Amino acid sequence: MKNPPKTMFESAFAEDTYKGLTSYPKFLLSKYIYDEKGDKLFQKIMQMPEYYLTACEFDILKMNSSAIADYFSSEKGFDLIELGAGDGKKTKILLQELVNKNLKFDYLPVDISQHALDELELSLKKEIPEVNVNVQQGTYFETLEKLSEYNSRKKVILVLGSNIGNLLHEKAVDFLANIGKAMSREDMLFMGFDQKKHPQAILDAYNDPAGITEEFNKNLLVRINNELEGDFDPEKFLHWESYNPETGTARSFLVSKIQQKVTINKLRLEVNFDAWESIHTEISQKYDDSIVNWLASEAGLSVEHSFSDKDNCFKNYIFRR
Ligand code: AVI
Repeated sequence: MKNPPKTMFESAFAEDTYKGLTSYPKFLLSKYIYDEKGDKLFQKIMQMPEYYLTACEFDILKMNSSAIADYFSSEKGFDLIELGAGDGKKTKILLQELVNKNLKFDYLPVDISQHALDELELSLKKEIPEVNVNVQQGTYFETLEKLSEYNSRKKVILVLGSNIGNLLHEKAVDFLANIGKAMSREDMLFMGFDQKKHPQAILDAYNDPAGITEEFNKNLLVRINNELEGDFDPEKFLHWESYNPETGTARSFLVSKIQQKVTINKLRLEVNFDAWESIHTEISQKYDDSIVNWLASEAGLSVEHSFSDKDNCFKNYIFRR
């Protein structure tokens, strides 16, 4: 079927999978890695010694928490809105500093998963009970829009990790511009960007010897099997990572080790793979100041300041509208 009717698909996952596996070259979207198992595998990745991003950002927040808190502070108080809070481990460093400085603020973590928000709220009650937590279940932009309609005080929007790196530049500009739309002049955006570095360090971070990243990448195939009645054999695919130091783009692939045919019942689709044919699954963009400045200006924002670790491995930037 060249252009199957939209009604044929039971979900966006089904439709995007059909599109990706009938395209040439084949691709799948990395956002679908994150089901319950994918979330757990990503937590494991963040604890791996090779995945330097977490430790570098942790150091930045620890070393600069006082200066960062001074940027956030506002006489009338402020709302600290975090997009994609996860387990909040890194955020807690900042929250503790804001409490130590006696600043007036509310913490509003935004996530699509109510379960993740409940866990975060519970752990904060135990660890930093002074923080006023107001969880927001929903998508990032709907929640930001809602919050900017009702609230008049300063907003500090927090996006930790280098989640923006999973977007192509065009989409990254849209992401920043959509955040910008919800910002007034006094608001600020504090966001993490993984930096260009020795190419081998990047390849090691995305291809660990324990095979956790491989399992994470192959979770796409497992999800297709579970949710769309596919018969992928993940063993017949190789996890492959590449890094282009010119563009700063790390790319993940699954490569078919043999010629094979895969059937996906719910898509009424048979997918043929030649030996060594690839499926592109994820990009993890690495940045430098000029790329970040360019993205910001395309999105109508400007960089006010940046904080980095001692090796310039990772940077957190403060943006204004
Ligand atoms: C979530 N995101 C920033 C991670 C990254 O570094 O691109 C996802 C990931 N993929 C492989 N390892 C980690």
